[in-house]
Amino acid sequence: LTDGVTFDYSQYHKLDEINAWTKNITSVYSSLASMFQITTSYEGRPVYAIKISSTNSSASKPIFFFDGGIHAREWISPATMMYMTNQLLEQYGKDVQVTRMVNEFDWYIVPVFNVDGYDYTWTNDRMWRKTRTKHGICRGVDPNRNWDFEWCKQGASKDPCSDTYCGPSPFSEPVVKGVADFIKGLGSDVKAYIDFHSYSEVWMSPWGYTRDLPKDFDMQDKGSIQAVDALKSVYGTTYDHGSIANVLYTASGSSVDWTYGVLGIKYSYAVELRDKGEFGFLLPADQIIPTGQETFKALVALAEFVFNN
Ligand code: ING
Ligand code: ZN
Repeated sequence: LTDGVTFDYSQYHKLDEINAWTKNITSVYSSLASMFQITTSYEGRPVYAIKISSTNSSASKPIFFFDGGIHAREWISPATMMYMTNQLLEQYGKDVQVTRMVNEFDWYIVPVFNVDGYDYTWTNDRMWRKTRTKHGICRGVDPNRNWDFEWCKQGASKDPCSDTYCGPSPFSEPVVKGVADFIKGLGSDVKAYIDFHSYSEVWMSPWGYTRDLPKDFDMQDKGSIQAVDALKSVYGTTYDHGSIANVLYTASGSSVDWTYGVLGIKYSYAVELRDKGEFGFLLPADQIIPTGQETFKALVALAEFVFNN
């Protein structure tokens, strides 16, 4: 089941299986891929990243970073991270576009960001969103409201029982601090960042904390348009695009606002995967592969856009 070649991408998998898949696929493709633990969660679980790099030369390449599963119940997100990782590895040397994008960038992928929350959705509460840290009588901080940029302003809550609780302080959550430090440590080579959520079918760029548009909005949105046009070409799925606060709602202290606002990663995106609400977080497993296929097409188009801009 956890063999890198025969892994069942058409089903949802619990954390143990995803971690086993991570080990396996990076050993099957050991000349291209490696894995490392980037941090440890509140409950002591490792958070892993996969690096895909086609050369061992020390010359630095631009980096493309994406993560899934920052919110526990959004199961299509980790499933899509695994599908796309497999495509990058399996299609390398076969598909011209994939070969080019793997040669052009070093890729970093975090399949499951919020490991404690994800595990909890398999064992206790399918609709859990946050981390699992303790705050009085309630548990969990929203890991997408805990980043140290415009922290806990509009669209975030100071109530520990709220699903959008920003936490007692910025970067209070070990997983958020760990991933943030890791991205920061990669330095100025990071050219693109995507944080994958569900659901709504929108491809978004900063800001989340204000409806004002950042100075790079035109180029950022051009990237979104490339992505959603490519995505639509596969199954006709129509994504909206624009700035987070304008297209969805105001939300402060998010990962993309931090990667753009603090690190200056111009092509920072947040994506809401399938569907538009028919099944919502409970997206049937038979939509995993189609979601993977169309989202991968979008990723290929966006990588090309970022590389050329
Ligand atoms: N949506 C995101 C959320 O954290 C978002 C939307 C993305 C807000 C990026 C801010 C920045 O609320 C879901 N479904 O979690
Ligand atoms: Zn989410």
